[in-house]
Amino acid sequence: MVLPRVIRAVIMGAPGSGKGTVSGRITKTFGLKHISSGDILRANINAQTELGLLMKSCIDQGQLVPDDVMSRLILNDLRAIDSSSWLLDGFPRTVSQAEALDDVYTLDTVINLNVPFQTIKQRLTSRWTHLPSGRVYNTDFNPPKVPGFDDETGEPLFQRDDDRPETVTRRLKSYETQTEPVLEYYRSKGVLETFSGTETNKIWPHVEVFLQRKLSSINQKVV
Ligand code: G5P
Ligand code: MG
Repeated sequence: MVLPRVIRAVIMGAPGSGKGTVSGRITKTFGLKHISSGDILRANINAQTELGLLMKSCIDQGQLVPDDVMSRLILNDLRAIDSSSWLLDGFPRTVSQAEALDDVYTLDTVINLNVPFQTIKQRLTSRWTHLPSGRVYNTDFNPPKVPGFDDETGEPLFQRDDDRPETVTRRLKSYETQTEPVLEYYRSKGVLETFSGTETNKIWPHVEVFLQRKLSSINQKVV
């Protein structure tokens, strides 16, 4: 029997639209590996690597990391998990990054979370992150069991430096100018699937049903 083939998926959406939260549910339900460009950059900052030190000011100011740096970093990580199904979160964020990814991989689907900017601004100021794992909490939506500490490891949670209100505004602007064209790029390729709403718990069931159908149709074609 031919084994079902690997799945290549991307999740997109403005900063704070719930990519990390929905990715957690997708990996738990469907077993795809989650690759978050932001988590990788923050891990580098935390470990004070050369790259992390170079990129920290860029990220703290709400600006994008240069395309060539980002594409090299992510494509390198993807090469290491070539035989696994994966879900990319936060990459690509420019058309140039999307083209670099396209040169190597054919995507099965691009999930786009469409959440109003006003909703996002409220969310980000109450976000807390477990830096080693990327697990996210929110004091209103999904608070940790013990305030300030990660549920699974008991380690302390941090507020991201780029979640200050003025930086969030800059990140949203950069999303409009640099990342929205990527949605058009994928729409024209016929792989974009948009889910709109203001609450992750209402968006998630639609994403789940969509992925169930998508994955089973891909596997049926292969087996
Ligand atoms: P990141 O790390 O990729 P962003 O800005 O794309 O950062 P972010 O902020 O991580 O995205 P998200 O993952 O979309 O947001 O959202 P999330 O963390 O799941 O949810 C946000 C908050 O809302 C959480 O507290 C969550 O609990 C809560 N929440 C979720 N759903 C609900 C709900 O229904 N209701 C409520 N009330 N709350 C909810 O990138 C960071 C930086 O790295 C660089 C850039 O500088 C970028 O700014 N970078 C790149 N640069 C260039 N190219 C790339 N490809 C880059 N990737 C990263
Ligand atoms: Mg995230």
